[in-house]
Amino acid sequence: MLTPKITATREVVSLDGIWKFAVDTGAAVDTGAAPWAGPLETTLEAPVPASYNDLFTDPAIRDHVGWVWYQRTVRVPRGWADDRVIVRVDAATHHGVVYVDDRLVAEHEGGYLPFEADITDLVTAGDEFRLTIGVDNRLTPDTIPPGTVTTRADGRLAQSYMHDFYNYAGLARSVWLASRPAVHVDDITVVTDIDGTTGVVDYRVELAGAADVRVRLTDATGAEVAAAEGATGTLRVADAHLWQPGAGYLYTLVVEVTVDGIVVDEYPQTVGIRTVAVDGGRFLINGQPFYFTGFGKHEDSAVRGKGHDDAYLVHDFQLIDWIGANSFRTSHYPYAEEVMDFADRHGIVVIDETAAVGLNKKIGGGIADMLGGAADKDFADGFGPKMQDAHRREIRELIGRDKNHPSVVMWSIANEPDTMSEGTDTYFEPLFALARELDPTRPVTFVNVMMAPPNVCRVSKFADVLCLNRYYGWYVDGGDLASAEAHLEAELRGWEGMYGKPMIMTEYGADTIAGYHSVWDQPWSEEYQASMLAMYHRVFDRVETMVGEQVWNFADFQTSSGFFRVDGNKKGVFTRDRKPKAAAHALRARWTARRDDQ
Ligand code: GCB
Repeated sequence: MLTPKITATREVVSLDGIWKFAVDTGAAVDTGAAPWAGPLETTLEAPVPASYNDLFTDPAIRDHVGWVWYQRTVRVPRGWADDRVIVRVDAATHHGVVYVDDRLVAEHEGGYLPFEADITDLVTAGDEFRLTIGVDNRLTPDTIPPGTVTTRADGRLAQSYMHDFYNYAGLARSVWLASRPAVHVDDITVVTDIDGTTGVVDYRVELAGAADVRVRLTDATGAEVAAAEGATGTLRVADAHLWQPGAGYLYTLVVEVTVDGIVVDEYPQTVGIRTVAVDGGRFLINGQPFYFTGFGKHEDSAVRGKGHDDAYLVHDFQLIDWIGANSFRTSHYPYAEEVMDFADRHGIVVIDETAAVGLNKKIGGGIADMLGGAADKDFADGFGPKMQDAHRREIRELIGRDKNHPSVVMWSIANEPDTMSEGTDTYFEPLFALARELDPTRPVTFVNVMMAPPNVCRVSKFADVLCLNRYYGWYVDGGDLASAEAHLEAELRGWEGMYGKPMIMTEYGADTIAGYHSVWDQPWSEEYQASMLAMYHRVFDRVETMVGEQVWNFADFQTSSGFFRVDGNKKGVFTRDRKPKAAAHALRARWTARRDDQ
């Protein structure tokens, strides 16, 4: 699905702003009391984009389990009479329904990927219509991510889930009204290669309707560097300016659709010419060994929750640059398209992850179940074909959305799933195959949990790169960095000996209260976080197949409440409002030196 854009043949109206908002306390969808059938009866209003949870003071809204409703009136621009009219929702977390007046036009499962509806036949150019979007935040054993809804003694619903980030919900990304011609570009796929100093751009255009296609590739100044006719083809760019980590040079593939020689649709697709490959124990970008530095992140900030915010977008990338990092992982779900576009333009390397987090009953609230409640629960207990179908859909939609981003160098199909239990290999093998079939050009990985070391993990054999999350010095050997160092090195050597594949530490970190200091190895102090990271770095520098380090986490973030989290997860190198802890300065020294050496 193409991102809505203003082009010579297309227009876009942002529907962001304040919408009417209501919490559905009576399960209206199930009872047939249709909130979409007329004006929403509510005094509440909510901004789009934003998660709704932290906007209001009423705990019943923050902790609501089930549907909420957003509504506004929309006027179709009067010049759109000859066009198709599309409503596009960038994300509805986790289940969205869209009504135009009282007609259901779209329904979507999965909280972090876009969906759209063609509403041309229901609206009139120049007139208004009522747009109502329902969003259900429930996670069940069959959703990605999974969760469980139970009923408390007093009848209130309670949502539990195995990941630790807070289950923010609502319309956290933009909503658009878009026009496009009846005959139009439906999809574009671009794959690039390098032949000496020549850039090779293979393209494939899918059309809705019968028409001819011509394309031209322009450089960053707008000058044409190649052109071709036909819906598929190859363009060759002499002396190509490559997309490089740290220097995100972009060309634009301008696709024109013609009928009888007249241009009926135009769509510009940015293109970064670069290659990605795994070679033995090395990860190569443009044929050169690449070492990942950076973070696992979250889309998270005060008040707006997971709401996309361009100011945070720019500031977070500024901090990534300030600290000398070159990459991040979209832990633990696909991020807003604005983030991916920004990474493309600024040369930041991305490991792109599905929302398959918490497929692990041995984890509670994001951490290993130390109290034992889930010890006897294994993968076969609940993770069945319905979840696998949902997982397949997530992989399809993610690759469909993000396949043309040069910043994306690898797909991560899950974070810390159970890969210890019997049946996990048969669950995952087809998912790896699907990702490779959809995109044969990028490595595919998953992120391995500490409970599945090399001799236990049944799934690492399918991954091109070993991505490991380890908490030696925190959940294991807490406060004892000498033991942690020995255990970490022994495990990494075990992986290296068994697989010889490139390894990235995709999580390592310590909860840290900004402003808490100690001269000793005291967990939660700023000094401990810095010493622990330094310990990991000593080990990484000794292990040859390590190709990257991504600290957990970029910034402190909100979690569900519980006795092991104090106002959220504090493993951020920056606080939730993006102030550096001591570790940020230490990382900056290491990573800027590495960047300067490259
Ligand atoms: C993990 C999870 C991450 C948690 C982190 C922690 O392994 O992947 O989502 O936030 O541990 O801090 O416990």
